[in-house]
Amino acid sequence: MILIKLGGSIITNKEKPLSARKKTIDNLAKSLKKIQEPIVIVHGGGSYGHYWSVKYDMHTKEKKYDLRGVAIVKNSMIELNKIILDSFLKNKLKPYCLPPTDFMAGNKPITKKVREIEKISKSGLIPVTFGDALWYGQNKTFILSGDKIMTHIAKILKPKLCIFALNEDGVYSDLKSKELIHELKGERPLISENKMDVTGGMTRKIEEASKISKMGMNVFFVNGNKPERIVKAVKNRKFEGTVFRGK
Ligand code: IP8
Repeated sequence: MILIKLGGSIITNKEKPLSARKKTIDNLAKSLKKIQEPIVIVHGGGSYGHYWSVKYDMHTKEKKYDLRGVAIVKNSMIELNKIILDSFLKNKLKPYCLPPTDFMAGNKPITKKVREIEKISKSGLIPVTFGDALWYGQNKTFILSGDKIMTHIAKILKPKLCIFALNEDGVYSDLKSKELIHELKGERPLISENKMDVTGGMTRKIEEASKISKMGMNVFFVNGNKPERIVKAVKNRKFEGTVFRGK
């Protein structure tokens, strides 16, 4: 099984609230069609979930947030999710919509439900889940990042490969020269923060990718604008991006 995260910055235009990059999503779907093994998709919030989370000051910490904010964030994620499901269907994939409430209890994954995700993907359906605002208990909620979902699923299902499709070529050693780091083996590169992103943007991705690679799986960061690179990564061809080598 291959676990793929479609980052919010690739599927939406982060500069413009509530704008999905439909052409890019279609191109990603066309490339995913070329993958001959079970896949599971997680997507981020981009200018949908993050736009509203910032407006209502909602974060990953469990707290009593404005309930209207919770409702609006959730609603916006459903809207973005629907755009992705529609694109997948149009491109002859068989998506299976799976909101994170299906396999999360508070901030913990429900192992039995996560195992079911693998069975669904092996049937030929493509489970599609996403970062979201979630109920925690005692009137508290929190923002669950799609990057965290990647780690939860990877830990239980041990996919053959984890891929993060980004709006960049991978991790850069220098942001100015955009010099790409081809391989990381546990070390943490320094990166700048993005205030638009309540779940931590690139820092969070690198943190989760490091955790997953420490569990023994390879994690690839690839440019989602060049989706054939995802196919190449899966087919073990010449890889363009950053690899977090599993130990
Ligand atoms: O973009 C967070 O998911 P991410 C989604 O994967 C929301 O961090 C609701 C902000």
